[in-house]
Amino acid sequence: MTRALRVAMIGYGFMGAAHSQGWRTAPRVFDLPVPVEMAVLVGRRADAVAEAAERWGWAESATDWREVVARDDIDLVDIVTPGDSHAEIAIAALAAGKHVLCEKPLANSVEQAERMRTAAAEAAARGVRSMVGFTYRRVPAATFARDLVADGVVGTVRQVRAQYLQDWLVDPEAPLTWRLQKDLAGSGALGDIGAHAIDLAQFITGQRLTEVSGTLETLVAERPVLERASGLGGTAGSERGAVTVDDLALFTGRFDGGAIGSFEATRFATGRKNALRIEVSGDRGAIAFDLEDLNALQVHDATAPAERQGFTRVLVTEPGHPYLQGWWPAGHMLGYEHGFSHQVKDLVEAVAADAPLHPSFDDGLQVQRVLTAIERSAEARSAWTPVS
Ligand code: SOE
Repeated sequence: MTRALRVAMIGYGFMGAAHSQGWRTAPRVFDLPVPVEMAVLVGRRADAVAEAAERWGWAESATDWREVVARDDIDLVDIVTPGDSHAEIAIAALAAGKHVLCEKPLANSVEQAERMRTAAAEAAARGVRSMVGFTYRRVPAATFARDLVADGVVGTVRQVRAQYLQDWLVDPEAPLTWRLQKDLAGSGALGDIGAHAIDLAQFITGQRLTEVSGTLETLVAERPVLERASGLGGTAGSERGAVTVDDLALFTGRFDGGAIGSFEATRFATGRKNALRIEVSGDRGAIAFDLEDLNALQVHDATAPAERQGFTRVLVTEPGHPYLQGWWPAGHMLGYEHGFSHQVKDLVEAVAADAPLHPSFDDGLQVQRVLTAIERSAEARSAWTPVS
């Protein structure tokens, strides 16, 4: 492929802004094999999506995603809508021969994710590529952590502890947005941020969860309804609506490589804004990452002389670190947005080379199966034993 890769993005909320930054910036920072055209931004409200297209650098705006997905002058569809529309849009785009980038979680159910995985496999046979947007894999320190574990730096992985801590729902008057409605989001903290913790734990360790035990809890049952149904913006009215998803998820898991994991995903960790934390404990050392300090990776060498042991704070900003070669000199730091440029870089390079992509729809389906297993475990309440 030498001509430009023409992209259409469906959706224009928070992820729409973040993905637009990636599409706009990656071609300017990395030497991509083909140019990228930010061709069409698609949304339901013509005035709002036209304004967003202007702001974020999309050549056109449209309101009918089916029409855009069918266009011959579109090569790739980027889906950044809430999870309830991922399956329909991705399957249509893949059938139309478009490469697909779909935000996480892949879908709102295993059934939907399985249909997406099947469509992706059929499309791959036609050279059509697909990927799910677990972007945190592409924070340099996270990829570096994966490389260290793969190189044996921590030895045999014994334990993984992963948390995704936010606090944007601590206020009971925070409005009932789409992320709090099961029919739109599929689940609450579990699928929205727990999915990131699951994917990152599996990516860094190279192991997959095979068995889980979990608890889900909704702490605030009703919230003010936004006057506009979009759930994105709008003002809270006097009407209140039921929260139909979990506010927090606590779960443990066994990995196929023998490790044991403990996980937490919550929107009620007061004072924690976007703390995706993971620590991998091995018999030769450990690594620890915190998204709220995303340029650093804590590395511990348990084979060093005891007098000199301790976690070392590695600043992951050297040109030799993953993705850094396109950016600034050491110590000049990256941010939350850079992972979206790294996602575009890897996606464009793979599409141009007709090469497989990670995380694939298979990876997304596997995460969906973990989420469903946690929900089933929580429903069974099998882990709870009264203290006599
Ligand atoms: C939740 O607030 C959220 O926006 C998630 O939906 C994103 O996936 C995560 O990256 C940041 O937090």
